[in-house]
Amino acid sequence: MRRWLAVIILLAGVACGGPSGQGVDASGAGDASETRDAGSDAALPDVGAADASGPDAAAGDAMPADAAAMDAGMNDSGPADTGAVDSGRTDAGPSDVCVRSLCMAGAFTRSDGANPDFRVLCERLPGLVFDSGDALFAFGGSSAALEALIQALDSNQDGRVDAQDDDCDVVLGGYSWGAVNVTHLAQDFIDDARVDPSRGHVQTMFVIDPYAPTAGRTIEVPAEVQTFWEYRHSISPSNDCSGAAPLGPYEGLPPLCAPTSACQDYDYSLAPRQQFMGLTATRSGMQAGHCTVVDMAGPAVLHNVMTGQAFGDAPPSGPVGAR
Ligand SMILES: [Ca+2]
Repeated sequence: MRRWLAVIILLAGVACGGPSGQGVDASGAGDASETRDAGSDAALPDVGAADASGPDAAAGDAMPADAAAMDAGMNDSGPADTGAVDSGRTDAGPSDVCVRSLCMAGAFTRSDGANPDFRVLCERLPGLVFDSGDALFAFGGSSAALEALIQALDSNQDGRVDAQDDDCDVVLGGYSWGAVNVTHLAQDFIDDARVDPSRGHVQTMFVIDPYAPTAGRTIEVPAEVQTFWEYRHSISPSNDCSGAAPLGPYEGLPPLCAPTSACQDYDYSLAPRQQFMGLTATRSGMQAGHCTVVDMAGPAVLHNVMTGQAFGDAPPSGPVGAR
């Protein structure tokens, strides 16, 4: 116990190499530039705009055809939202299916490391459930996230999620420690007595570089998760943002899935020379690190969520272990 407390205290100061002195509930403007590759565009990206004016436009990288389609289906960031859900965005997907999405940030504060990049990604998800206006729930905020999710799904406000409510797809996403905890959030949601078994499942889960010092060597995906997408790296570059952190560098833990889940485990390190167009920059597989992987995975994650299909320019996927 004392050992983990010491690790947690140390992590608080150096998580992902990001600042630790900023407010927990930052506005989201954050210091997006500090985790980016030199020369990259720190402005909030639009996938289509990144293709035209991003740092790699001169290299002639082709815009993935499905990325353009994805952009057309995405939403503006919308107004600052103090409620649980901005209902104006719930019909923004490629179909008219009701969707409720929720994201959990990495440690420690929501301004640390690649969390600002993760916020940019999550702000594009349909039907996003906010935490007092922030697109990210803190990595340790599972209880608040569960309450917000249930509230967002309880459309008739009777305190239960059942057949009397709008039938919405649930999308859960997480990064780093938040990616580990979002698997726990999913299980808590499925097991919650207020959630009828007919609604106790998660249509889509995506995780980016799940890691926590307490997580062991794998993460377990609840059997009620229907489609699971993981994007990670397994070999860290020498300048990785978490290289100097306690127990660092942090690399994504592989998933264990039940036969009932359709799981993909994408690993950028398996394609070290392949180029991947992220939300703001293009990087090779060997440049994937614990912070850069968030921007790299952005277009693929958005495509997965919006279409339910695999992304054309995804990195190789390895075999997924059984839970
Ligand atoms: Ca209800």
